[in-house]
Amino acid sequence: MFRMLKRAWVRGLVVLAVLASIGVGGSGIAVAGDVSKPVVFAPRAPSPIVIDGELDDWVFAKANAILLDEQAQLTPGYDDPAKWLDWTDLSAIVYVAYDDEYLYVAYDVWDDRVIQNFSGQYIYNGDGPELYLDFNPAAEATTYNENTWQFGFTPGTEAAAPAWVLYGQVAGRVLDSSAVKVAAKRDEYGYVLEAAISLAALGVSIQPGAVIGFDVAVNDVDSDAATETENQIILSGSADGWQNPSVFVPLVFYGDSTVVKAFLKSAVQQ
Ligand SMILES: [Ca+2]
Ligand SMILES: [Ca+2]
Ligand SMILES: [Ca+2]
Repeated sequence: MFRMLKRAWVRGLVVLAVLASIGVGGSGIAVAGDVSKPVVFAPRAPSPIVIDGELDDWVFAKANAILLDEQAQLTPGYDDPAKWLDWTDLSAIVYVAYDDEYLYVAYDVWDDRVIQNFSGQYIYNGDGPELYLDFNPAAEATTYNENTWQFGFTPGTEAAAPAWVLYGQVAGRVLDSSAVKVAAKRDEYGYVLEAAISLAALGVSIQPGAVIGFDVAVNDVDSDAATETENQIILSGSADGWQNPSVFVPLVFYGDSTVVKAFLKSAVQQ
């Protein structure tokens, strides 16, 4: 019950934040041409996040939580959306933050069974979150390049073997095993997975006000014998992010409210 209340509280804050930023009556901000996409925000972490599968160090980020909990967010092409039971089958609250050294992400996942039968580049066939980044969205690239990254994560079966992978769209690009820290914990509703990605390893730094292309997803299988993803829920609502970064949504890094207001003002005026 506490968790249910917690989620309702977060949803209320997000709704208030969206209404405050776009004005009552809007459902999104036009950021490119006539395409309306959600915009998400990542605050600067007040102190380093401890990658331990515990969310007690994410309180500062709750007002910017990303919710993946609607049938409309199911990725087209995976299984039959009608088989998605409700948010107890697959949903997530996602937190994003940064500091000088890391991009942090945490997934508070509601999933009725936690199963991973694969490893390495194949973990997308089992339970686990995904993260998509484009550090040069202004280029409006439609294929992967040195600025674009797709990470896969898994808690492992019963959250006993957390792991990560960088998918191989960019030939020859590899990251050292120390580039990403990941931890996961099973709970009675699903699992929590936390990760920290070294900005130095990616060759980037993050300044307040910077905007990147971004997406988050969670894959779900609930069959012990599953050989491929049964369902996926994703922020952009697109199935093409693995090959086309132009479907990503804008993420704004902020360090003070002035930066956010300036971005919103320019976005609304487009
Ligand atoms: Ca933590
Ligand atoms: Ca499930
Ligand atoms: Ca599952």
